[in-house]
Amino acid sequence: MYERALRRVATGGSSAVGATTPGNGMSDEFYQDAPSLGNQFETDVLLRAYLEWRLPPAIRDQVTPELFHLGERAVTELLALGDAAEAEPPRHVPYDPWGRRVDRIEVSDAWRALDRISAETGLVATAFERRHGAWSRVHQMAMLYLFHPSSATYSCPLAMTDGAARFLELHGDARTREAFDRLTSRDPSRFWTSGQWMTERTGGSDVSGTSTVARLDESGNTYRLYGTKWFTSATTSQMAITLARIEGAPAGGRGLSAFFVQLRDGDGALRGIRVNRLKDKLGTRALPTAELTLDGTPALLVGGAGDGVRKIASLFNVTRVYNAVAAVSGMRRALALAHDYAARRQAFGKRLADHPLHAETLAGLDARFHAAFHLTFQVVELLGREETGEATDAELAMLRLLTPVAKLFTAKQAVLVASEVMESFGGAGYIEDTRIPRLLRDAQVLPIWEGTTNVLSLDVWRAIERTDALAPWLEHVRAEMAGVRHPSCAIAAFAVRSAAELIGAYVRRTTEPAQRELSARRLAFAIARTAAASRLVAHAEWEAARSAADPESTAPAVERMSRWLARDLAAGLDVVAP
Ligand code: MFK
Repeated sequence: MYERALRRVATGGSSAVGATTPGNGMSDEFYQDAPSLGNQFETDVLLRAYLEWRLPPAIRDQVTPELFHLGERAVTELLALGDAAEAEPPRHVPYDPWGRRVDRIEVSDAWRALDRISAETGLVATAFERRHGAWSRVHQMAMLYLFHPSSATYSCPLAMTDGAARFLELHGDARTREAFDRLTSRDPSRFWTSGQWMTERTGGSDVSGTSTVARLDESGNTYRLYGTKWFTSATTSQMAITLARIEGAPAGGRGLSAFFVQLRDGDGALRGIRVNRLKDKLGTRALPTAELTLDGTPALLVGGAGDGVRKIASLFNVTRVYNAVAAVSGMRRALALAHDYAARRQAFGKRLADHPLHAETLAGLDARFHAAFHLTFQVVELLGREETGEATDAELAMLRLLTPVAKLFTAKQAVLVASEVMESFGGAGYIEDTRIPRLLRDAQVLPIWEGTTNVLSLDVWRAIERTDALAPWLEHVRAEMAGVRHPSCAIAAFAVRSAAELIGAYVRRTTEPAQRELSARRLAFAIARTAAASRLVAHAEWEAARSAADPESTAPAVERMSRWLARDLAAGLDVVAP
């Protein structure tokens, strides 16, 4: 399958999505050209402008060739592998031919190739090698952004691998050192991926109800886990980080502890783990997601007993950033296809792109994508600063606030954009072998896993209440907007600053817990929109300064900013209305 997929690439069919059969020469027959994708780095005006804006020139020069190369692979080799993995979903083999329980999960060659390429490319390692200091996260997430949309969501195992590595970096010890080295290795033969087993039958969001029990075994060093994990993604991973309640520990989240599990023994047999079945999901079909029973699974307690939710937050705060990057890169891919198609497709006597209403619709989606991108990469920058110890207290508080904000906002935007892009293809968008439906199916998981929109909205209040995270962010927006000088951005800067002040006033006057809960979602979206707007304006200002010699060239950034502010920022502030 993998070989066949690569041969398709070699014969030039790969980057055309759902390529059509060539015409048969009869002049009265019409065949629609498929949309096609160019190098995903070279053609991404926003990514390249962002890197030029933010990265120190020496770092930008170092990472650009690598990103260019990955941008090419994204529409050739990786795209073919992603398609091949999707066409051959994982299979659960519970028994061997002689009746022994084996619980093998078989995945395609393509899925395995994506694992190898991920290691070799350093998709996780780059973040931990920290060759570019705090900018290493931007470098890594730019790579992930190019990789994700072609990868059949191999980004999911990578997200959990990265989160687990961060968790072990913070809480691990000598016993987990080898695991950390493997998670961050570039050597495919050593590279491990990790699962993140948090969800049980009692509920994915309410982790405090976890009923898996941990009992210390006779050795006194190792625990044994007993329970059921209801969603375990990337179950072919070599290890997992999970939560369990040590026997006798109190109920609730505080009584949970975090554990390291190595899934298989030296012979490849699962260690006290039964695979009950694979989930039959709407999307992410190449990704194995299983229900597991843990029956005496050996596990190491990591980070000491208790407060497991707070400790494992270091893992899921990383996977939430991955989620946001996956969301914006999915939007970018969908829009690249929609734009290309609009330039080919003729209707009512001209190209779709030449119909003002169609062009206007795509421009509105572009603006949403740009806003989501800027918010996401602001969080990526903050994460990089946290991990290298360079973040100030104010930046740490902003990271705490903007991580759930970026995750919840971009996930919803990704679904909206995928749905609109599907519609922009008309009936063809609804047909499986155009591959357009996958865009929507794979986007729809983004608001669900890693914390639903409402759960994360409540987390925003938690961040405001427990870490006083709003004040530093408000100060940041004030300072960012105060630096805006270009006349075409000044009114926008005033609007963004006003929006931030309105949010600040709203939070101060909303003291009733019930009112806080009721408004949580609208508040989270208001913060998301204002944070994104602040970055859009700052970016437009930079574009304006860069092209001072040619005022015309600032127009797209300024126009996009104005369009988005007028529609989305204003509409998103209903929460602050008296
Ligand atoms: C391509 C992208 C791929 C992405 C990978 C996808 C793989 C899929 C894998 C999964 O989906 S795994 C399942 C994901 N599940 C969740 O994300 C759980 C969603 N639920 C929540 O996030 C709840 O808010 C939470 C479970 C955290 C509530 O827990 P509790 O124990 O009821 O709440 P509590 O008592 O407020 O928090 C406990 C401690 O954790 C507190 O510490 P302190 O007492 O010291 O203050 C909190 O402050 C802390 N905490 C909670 N959330 C935090 C956090 N600390 C930092 N950051 C956070 N986000």
